[in-house]
Formats: sequence, structure tokens, C-alpha cells
Amino acid sequence: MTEPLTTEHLIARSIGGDRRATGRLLSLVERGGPEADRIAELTHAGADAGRVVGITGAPGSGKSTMVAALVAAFTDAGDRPAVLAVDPSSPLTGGAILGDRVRMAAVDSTAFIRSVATRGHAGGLALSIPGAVRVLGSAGYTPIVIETVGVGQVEVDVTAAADTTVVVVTPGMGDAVQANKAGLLEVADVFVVNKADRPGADDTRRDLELMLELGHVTGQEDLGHRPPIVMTNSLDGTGIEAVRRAIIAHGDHLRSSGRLVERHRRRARLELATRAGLQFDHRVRQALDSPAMRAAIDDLAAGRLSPGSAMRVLAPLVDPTAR
Ligand SMILES: Nc1nc2c(ncn2[C@@H]2O[C@H](COP(=O)(O)OP(=O)(O)O)[C@@H](O)[C@H]2O)c(=O)[nH]1
Ligand SMILES: [Mg+2]
Repeated sequence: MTEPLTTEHLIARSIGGDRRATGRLLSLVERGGPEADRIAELTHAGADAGRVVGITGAPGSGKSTMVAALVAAFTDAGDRPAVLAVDPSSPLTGGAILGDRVRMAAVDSTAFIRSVATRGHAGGLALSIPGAVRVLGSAGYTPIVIETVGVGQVEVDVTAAADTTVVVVTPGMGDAVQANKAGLLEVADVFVVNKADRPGADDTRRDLELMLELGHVTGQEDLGHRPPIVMTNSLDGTGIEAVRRAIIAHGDHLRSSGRLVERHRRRARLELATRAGLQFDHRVRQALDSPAMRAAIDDLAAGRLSPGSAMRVLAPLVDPTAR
């Protein structure tokens, strides 16, 4: 903490296995801005190095418990996994985040565990997750496991960042159906019925099989891969090795079929779209504050100007090449 470390130093240390350096890089990435850009430039070479696995499902389905067991399984198999735990709540509400972090930190000292706030900066996860994945990839971590709660935009952003998405459901009346309604089944490359020690696990598996069979899982554009269904008890580790193998098998399928490149292209597109959208947003706001626009806004408010005409004043201010 005595000398100020440059980004280059931090990256060199991170690649050399310094976990604190990796942690600081991740904080900088989360903050966004030019420093995050610089880090992205310097960690780009390692971007494709690791497998990226998204784990999603309803709160309480046992994702954190499963991730802990999975991380242990990958470590036993000789891998060096990292976990990004995404919590949709503010970092200031800390309780749940800290709880997860402490629980998972106990797993194994070779794994890297990190909680990610979803409200770090504008654009949130769609920008910070790819950046974090680059940092962890260049530091040699694989797989990079991202745990997220299955809700809304957070879900979409995390799924886009992952090569393989694991959807966790639990036994219970219509849980698989609920997951389907929430759009979770469409993004699944691997299904896990966790808490298989509980009654009704076989019914849940049958529900899933039926939905797959009937084509209710409409988003499965990848016809070369039928998502396997793995039963687990994350508390005693039953089925965890099968999940690990299913993840590896799916990754191998992506590589051999050329679909990995396709997913990476989709990811790159989303990252660019997010950045472009933010930049555009910023320019619109700036233009709206200009004197010319203030007058136009007054006229629009007073009914002297139509919205279309106001737009014709605004457009050239946002993009001088537009007319
Ligand atoms: N019976 C049983 N309980 C589990 C299993 N996996 C997790 N749990 C419990 O389910 C609760 C929620 O687990 P957690 O991992 O925090 O779920 P998350 O919100 O999806 O991350 C905890 O009390 C766990 O101990 C399992 O396989 N069987
Ligand atoms: Mg959790």
C-alpha cells in the first residue's frame, strides 16, 4: 500500500498469481471509465482462455451451495476456478453478499471468490462482467463461474457473458413450470434439479423432460445439444461431479461445433451495444442542456412547437452528421 501501483503492475502481479492485485483490478473494472478501458486493453489476450459458466435459478434454490461444491470438484480435478457472485441488491445492503462470500471463501484457498455489485456504474453488469471475465481469464482462472439470481436484465446480461448456462430448479409443485415461465429454461445448456434429497425430485425431472420433449423450451436454437438434467444434493455432494462433466461436455460441444465463436460474437455485440447506448444517452442529455434546445423545449412545452419539430432541432445537436 506504500507505492502507487500502475495498472500495468497490477496486471503483471495478477497474472503472477497475486490475488490482491486481481481483486483491485476487478474493483477498477467495476468502477468503469478510462481505467477499466485500459485494463480491458491489457487483459484482452487472455479473454478466451477460460470456460465461463453461468449458474442461475430462483433465490434459495441452492445455487451458492452448489457453486461451492462445484468449485471444490473443479479444484480436485486440477482446475483453478473463480466465482463471480452477482447480487442484484445494492452493495451497501451487504448482508447477503457478505454471507455468500464468507460461506464460499471457506471452500478452497486456490479458488478466487468475488461478489459483484450490479449497480457499480451505468451499464452495470453488461459492461463489468465481460471486463471481470477478462481479468480472471488473463490471471489463469478457469472455469469462471458466475452465480446470479434469475431475474430480469441481470439474468440476460449474465447469460450473455457465459459460454455455458446452468439452470437450477428444485423439487416442488410446478417449480419447473415456473422456471419455464420466467424464461429460464430457454437459456439452459444444463439443467440441475438441486435438493434431489427432497420429495418430488423425480416429478420435477419428469416435468423438465416433458417440457423439453414437447418443445416448450422454445429458445433452444442449438439443436445439436439437448440439455442434460442432473440431479444433485449440494449438501452432501451427490451429483456434483456429474454437473462438472456436463459443463465440460457442453463446452467441448461448443468448441467442436463452432458455436463458441458464435456466442463470443453475440457477447461482443452486446458489449458494444451497451457502450454505444450509454454514449448516445450521454450526448442526448448534453444536447438537451444546450441553449438552442432549452428554447425548443420551452416552445414544445408552450405548444408552439411539435415533438417532431423539436426532434429536428435536437438531432443535429446529438449527431452533427444527421439532418
Ligand atoms: N436439502 C437440501 N438443501 C439444500 C441443498 N442445497 C442447498 N440447500 C439449502 O438451501 C438453502 C438455500 O441455499 P443457497 O445456496 O443460499 O441458495 P441460493 O439463494 O440459490 O444461492 C440453504 O439453507 C442451503 O443449505 C440441497 O441439495 N438439499
Ligand atoms: Mg446465492
